[in-house]
Amino acid sequence: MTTHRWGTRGLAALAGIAAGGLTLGVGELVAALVAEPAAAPFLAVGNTFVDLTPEWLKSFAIRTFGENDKQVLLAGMAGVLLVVSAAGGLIELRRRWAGVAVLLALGAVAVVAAVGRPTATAGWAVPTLAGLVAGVVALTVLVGRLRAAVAVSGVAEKNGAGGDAGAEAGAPERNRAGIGAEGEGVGAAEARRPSRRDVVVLTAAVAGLAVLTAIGGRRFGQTLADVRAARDALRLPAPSDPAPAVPAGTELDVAGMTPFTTPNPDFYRVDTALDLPRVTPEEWRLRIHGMVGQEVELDFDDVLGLDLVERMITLTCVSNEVGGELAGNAVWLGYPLAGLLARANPSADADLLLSTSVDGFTAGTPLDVVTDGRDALLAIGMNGEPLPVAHGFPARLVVPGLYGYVSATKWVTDLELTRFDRATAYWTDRGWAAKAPIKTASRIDVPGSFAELPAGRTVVAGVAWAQHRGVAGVEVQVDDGDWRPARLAAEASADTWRQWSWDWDAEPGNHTLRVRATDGAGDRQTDEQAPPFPDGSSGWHSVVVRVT
Ligand SMILES: Nc1nc2c(c(=O)[nH]1)N[C@H]1C(S)=C(S)[C@@H](COP(=O)(O)O)O[C@H]1N2
Ligand SMILES: [Mo]
Repeated sequence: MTTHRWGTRGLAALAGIAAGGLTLGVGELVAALVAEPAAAPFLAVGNTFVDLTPEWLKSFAIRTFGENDKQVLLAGMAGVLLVVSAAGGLIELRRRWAGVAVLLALGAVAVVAAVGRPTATAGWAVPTLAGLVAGVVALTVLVGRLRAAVAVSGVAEKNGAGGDAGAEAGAPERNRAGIGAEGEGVGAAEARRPSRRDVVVLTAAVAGLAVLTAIGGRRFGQTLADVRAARDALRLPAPSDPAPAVPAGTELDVAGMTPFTTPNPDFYRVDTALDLPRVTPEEWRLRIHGMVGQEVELDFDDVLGLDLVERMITLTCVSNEVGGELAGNAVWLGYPLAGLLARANPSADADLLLSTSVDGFTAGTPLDVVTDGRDALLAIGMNGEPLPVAHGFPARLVVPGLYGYVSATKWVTDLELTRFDRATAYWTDRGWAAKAPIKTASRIDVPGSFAELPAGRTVVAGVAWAQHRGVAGVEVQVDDGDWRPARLAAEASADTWRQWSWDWDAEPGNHTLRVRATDGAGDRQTDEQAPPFPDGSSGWHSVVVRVT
């Protein structure tokens, strides 16, 4: 009895998990069939969760999990779904339709999430609804069979032990269904009724179907592999205006230093996309519209046919903490945005460029910044290759001097000329500053925090950035001593970071090393400590070292 009761509950929980899984799997498959992978219930809920995440939780996630925050969220969601759908199975065992109600409630959340996505139509409900049909059928059939199987064995036990089989299966159901009614022969009932083993097999079959549909959904339609293949096949044209040669001496020969050019695989990645947007060059279109004389639409071949320029530009994320790693420097191949916008003949009243990515992310860039002569680009190449998929393939924006969230839209497909008093963007809707020039920053890379060093001559080195203003000076302080000027590496351009180093005669003991930079306009980096929210962190970076 006792072992059976556990087995029955366990089976009901598994039936709930299998039915929940089938809901998601069928949802994936149907989403792929209708060519809207982001409409699948799991991703729709995940992406909505990302959008609704409050600032403190987002900062916590970035601080705690860094670039794994997406995996952590997906795993957390899977865990919650596992528990809730198992509970749904148990509830269904106790009361017919009650577990179905749990599944429908989960489905309702997914439907609301899906149709609420920025690029969704009402049709985005369809994958979840189809999944729910499959899931409800699976749950009622599995738990119904389980109940029948238990009732049969329950009757057999009841004959011997007299008892509470009804407690597991629900006596009313048993009576209504007439299973094991006293007048019925147990042998006859056993012949018609499923056994526990049948239920196990059926549950495994549903679970297998859930896995197959999910895999099918991920394989079907536009896969990441297709997009990567299209990227591999793409040959970028040579720039008509190549990046100026990086002057000798931009890169200091110091062990442990950040490389001057960040290799693509090491480049920090920040975006809201749980699933990488999949856009092939053939599908890609860029629409320029809004407050314009005439709308313009370009396809990828149009861009390849333009006179492209190549520029070295250091990107920085507003979420970067003092001393943090959310900055990277690359050579970008692209077309000047100002020239592109001019084709649409923007109205003189427009002061905001609202860029939108294929997944609905938006950034608002001050139009005067885009058109002031700096190298604001529609970029298609990064360090001599097509943009990596994670960095916006096939096209993105890059604007020197502004944090990424107000300028660097990846997978960009839409440029709207509008006004700050008419439109807001993704992060400004969440309280971040509408205008966000990059703050002057400097970082000590060598020695590392809490390093142990031998006394004597040692080198302190790092990078400093003040994009578009340039870095004019860096100073280092030991403990409460005087600020000493560091040696600056050659400057590649005002739009890139700059390496620096300083020779230190280290004396035994614990020491704090501090750094501060001065930008090209002569303004010194502030020591006022600010968190990333709402317009970027500030304060001097310091490391504590032990000299022996
Ligand atoms: N489509 C899209 N583009 C985006 C974002 C995003 O979430 N979605 N994040 C922006 C932010 S906050 C930053 S800092 C940069 C980062 O670019 P990277 O990932 O190539 O380093 O991309 C910007 N472009
Ligand atoms: Mo960012």
